[in-house]
Amino acid sequence: MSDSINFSSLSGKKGIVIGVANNMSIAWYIAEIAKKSGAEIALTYINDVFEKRVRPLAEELGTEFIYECDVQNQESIDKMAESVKKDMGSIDFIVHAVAFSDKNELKGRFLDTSKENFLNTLNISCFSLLSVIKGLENVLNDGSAVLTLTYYGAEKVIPNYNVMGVAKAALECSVRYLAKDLGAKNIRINAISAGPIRTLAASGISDFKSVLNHHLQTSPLKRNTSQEDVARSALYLLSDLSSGVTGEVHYVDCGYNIMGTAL
Ligand code: 0WD
Repeated sequence: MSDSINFSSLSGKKGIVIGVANNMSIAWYIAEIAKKSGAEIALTYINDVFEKRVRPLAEELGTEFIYECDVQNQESIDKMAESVKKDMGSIDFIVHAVAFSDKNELKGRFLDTSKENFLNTLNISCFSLLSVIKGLENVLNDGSAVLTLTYYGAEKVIPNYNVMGVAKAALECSVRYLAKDLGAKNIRINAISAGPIRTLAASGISDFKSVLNHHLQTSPLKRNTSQEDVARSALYLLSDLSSGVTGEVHYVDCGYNIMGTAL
């Protein structure tokens, strides 16, 4: 993370970042930059296996707020929300950086997606956004911001992205409907559509290397998107700098999405 930039846009704010799997996670970079910008951060982990990886990161961040949260399970979310209320009182932002699908179905034909994985993918990657907001609704301050992560595969066919593309399309649409609901409480919600980045989740997508290579060659900036690129834009969407912005899908993809053809 660049030390030459002095951010302070989240000064005095508190937030929870869901989706740190390791130190390559987009969520981790967002947590780091949010902390640098003055925020107090809580992290979550899915289960004991992930706790071993996330706890040292929480220590690095200097936060004692670390909670178990499996977004498939409303009870687990509610328990996490109770702890947040007890320890932090209230919060000003939520980062939802969670997605999952059976990697055996992130290759081959979309047509061959099983019903079980279709529902599971939509549940973890999309419905969880609603579950998390519902769980934390009562601890969100007036003026809060919610951010989720999506991908261009929601709009256009990216080979092998398959059911995850359908889940991201549902997620993007959910952001718009949620913006309408949450606007009544002066809470904003937006999504960042990030370019492809090598992370644990991405490693499950077949031939992801080709996607990265194509992005590198096609994007106007002639490079791949980094976690830090995403984190910087997240800062804007989580802070009062974006006070009039809600229901948007904001591209952080080095401009890839504007191109009509690869040269
Ligand atoms: O190219 C990429 N890496 C892009 C990622 C491009 C555009 C968007 N995204 C999205 C992903 O779809 C996801 O929504 O960004 C978000 C964060 O993904 P990431 O940083 O790329 O991947 P990773 O570091 O693996 O974090 C995703 C995490 C999980 O990791 P694994 O690898 O175990 O799936 O989501 C979390 C978990 O930490 N997660 C859950 N958290 C709570 N409950 C659950 C769950 N049930 N399932 C997965």
